[in-house]
Amino acid sequence: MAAGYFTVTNTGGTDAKLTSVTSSFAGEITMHTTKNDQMSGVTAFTVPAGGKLTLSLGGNHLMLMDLKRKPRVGDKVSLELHFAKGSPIDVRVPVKPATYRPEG
Ligand SMILES: [Cu+2]
Repeated sequence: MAAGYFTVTNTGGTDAKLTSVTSSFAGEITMHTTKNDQMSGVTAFTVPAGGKLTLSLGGNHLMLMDLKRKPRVGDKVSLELHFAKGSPIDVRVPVKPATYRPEG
């Protein structure tokens, strides 16, 4: 399992809704938000008009499950971001060392 962090900027005039993320690297990618140290799944992230969505440790993030290969630091992973409107965009996210502490 790995977590994904990056920033999406919305230069448009209307809010954008990130509804799913896919990758050839992971069998399943879910979107999580963190509140009071508790992660919970969400169905969409909103990128406000003229603003940005930041995915970060301890905040909104992606969980990548069923990884097709072991990520190495320095690798770049391609993610496809799917929005409620418009065509998907590709981002390349570098793999960084991270500590993941499972809950419970
Ligand atoms: Cu999570």
